[in-house]
Amino acid sequence: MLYLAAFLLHCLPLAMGQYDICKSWVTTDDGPSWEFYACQPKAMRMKDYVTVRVDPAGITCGDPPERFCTHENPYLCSDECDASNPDLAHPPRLMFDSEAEGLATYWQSVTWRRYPEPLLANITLSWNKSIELTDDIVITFEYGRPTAMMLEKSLDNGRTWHPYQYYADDCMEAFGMPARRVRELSATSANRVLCTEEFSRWAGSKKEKTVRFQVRDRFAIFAGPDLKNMDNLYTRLESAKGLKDFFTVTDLRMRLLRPALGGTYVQRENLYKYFYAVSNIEVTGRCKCNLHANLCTFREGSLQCECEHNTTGQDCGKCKKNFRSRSWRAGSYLPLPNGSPNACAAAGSAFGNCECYGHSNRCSYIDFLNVVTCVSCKHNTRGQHCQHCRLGFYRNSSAELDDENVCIECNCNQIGSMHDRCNETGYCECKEGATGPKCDDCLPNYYWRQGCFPNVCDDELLLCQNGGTCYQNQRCICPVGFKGVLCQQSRCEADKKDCDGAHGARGGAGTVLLAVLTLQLRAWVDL
Ligand SMILES: *[C@@H]1O[C@H](CO)[C@@H](O)[C@H](O)[C@H]1NC(C)=O
Ligand SMILES: *[C@@H]1O[C@H](CO)[C@@H](O)[C@H](O)[C@H]1NC(C)=O
Ligand SMILES: *[C@@H]1O[C@H](CO)[C@@H](O)[C@H](O)[C@H]1NC(C)=O
Ligand SMILES: *[C@@H]1O[C@H](CO)[C@@H](O)[C@H](O)[C@H]1NC(C)=O
Ligand SMILES: *[C@@H]1O[C@H](CO)[C@@H](O)[C@H](O)[C@H]1NC(C)=O
Ligand SMILES: [Ca+2]
Repeated sequence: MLYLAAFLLHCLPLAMGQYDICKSWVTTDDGPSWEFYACQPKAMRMKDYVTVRVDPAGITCGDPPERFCTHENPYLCSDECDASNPDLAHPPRLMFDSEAEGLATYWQSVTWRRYPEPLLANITLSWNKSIELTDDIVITFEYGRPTAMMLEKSLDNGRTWHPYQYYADDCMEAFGMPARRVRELSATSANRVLCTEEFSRWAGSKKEKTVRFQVRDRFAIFAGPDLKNMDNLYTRLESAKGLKDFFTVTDLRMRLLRPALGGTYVQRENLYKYFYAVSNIEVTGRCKCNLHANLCTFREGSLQCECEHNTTGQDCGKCKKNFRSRSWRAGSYLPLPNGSPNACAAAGSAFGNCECYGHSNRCSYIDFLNVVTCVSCKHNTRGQHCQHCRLGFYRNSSAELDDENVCIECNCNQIGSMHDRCNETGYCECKEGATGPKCDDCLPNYYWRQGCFPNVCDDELLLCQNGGTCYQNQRCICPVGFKGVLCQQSRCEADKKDCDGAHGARGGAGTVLLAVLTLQLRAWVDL
């Protein structure tokens, strides 16, 4: 078995040996020159470069020391886990060591002594680098496989997580999902997230120890049972949306949800035989270098592509400085067999001297002006070299000219500003009374109501008269008997009818209240 695994690992780079050179020196009719090809690094044992984190704190056994037993020998609980004794400790790194002696070394959790509270553990693997899986992920459990677990993955160094596969002895009960097998998947569902019961059955701890995430079986959907037709796989990886990303990860997380039970029920009187023990996690994959590198090295604690084709970055994800006359593109597996390098081009190599700072792939010669200019500048840029921002955008001072984020939208308030353009620091031009970088505020002595209007009343100069109250700087609410903008006018003077003695008094409080209510209602409706 061990021999077979080694054999497969050894074979893998051979089987996938296509795309292993980035360039070669060739002689053509025009003399010798470099020819460039899409290229990718060889597959590696990724467990050698991983950092691991086990959660929650205190889940690793041995602190304090603890006794445990096994399902084979449930009443002989003589085994001990003791974190302070190297011979009896089971730290996380034992999931990644090489077991040359043939003796399994493993990480082990505490026992399920808190049953029925669930025994939960997360094992998180991080590479700080995008990895493309090329073979199955194989997790080896000693003393039985979990009866429920889940595999999750991240593509952004752990910021967001997505389910990758569910595992349970009863998928419906554990996750409400029907059980499926990867072998049942078709070309259109090859990247489906499913729940499988294949790796959770109790088969005696000695027999079936592994839990797999089946990459090969998914590849086989396209490349045939022995992965003979890799060309077809590469074609599909290029053309099927999301398929390449499905096999790409920066992090993996095993969420262990219920340990092996060794039977149907949990025996409450002997909880020392329930725990997790993982002796190995094999992850085989290659650095994702966007088909711009065939070497990936471990430097300063991280994997790093050795970029060719004048690209740079950890994943060769951008063009080198002075090689940005076209936007960056990943290499392509197509056309077979050598693919397309989609190399970055030196500034000035296309059309005389037309640099587009990576915002355009095309230049065009304008006859009557006798200039070469970039066509269809992207990223909200404009200009002969895509060196300016479009109207309504301004220059991001912390971004270089070839950055995708170089132009920031002005975002001027439509009502408060004269137009949607702004100056080089993002300030919009405001209408009278408006202020703030985006003109969405009012100057002192102005109030906002779909634009800035001068205050009608306030507490200082524009006081409401005769006991009136100022409502949101918009109007004075006048007592009965007074009117005018500032309640400065007595109704008697304006209209003799209003002076008919008792009338005003009788209306009294009710009328005032009604007036206030009406005003407020109107204010609401206006808003
Ligand atoms: C495991 O990780 C998940 C998120 O992926 C989190 O919701 C959960 O609380 C974690 N469990 C433990 C035991 O840390
Ligand atoms: C991750 O990799 C990047 C690029 O190599 C490096 O700058 C950064 O320090 C690394 N982060 C960690 C946590 O190792
Ligand atoms: C990258 O730039 C160098 C010059 O620094 C040039 O010799 C080489 O051909 C370029 N490679 C590609 C793939 O364009
Ligand atoms: C400005 O550019 C930097 C560098 O690319 C970027 O991180 C930042 O998000 C950009 N700012 C805005 C507002 O887009
Ligand atoms: C943009 O306008 C604001 C406000 O008028 C001003 O303070 C700033 O100096 C202007 N920036 C430039 C570069 O003109
Ligand atoms: Ca081990």
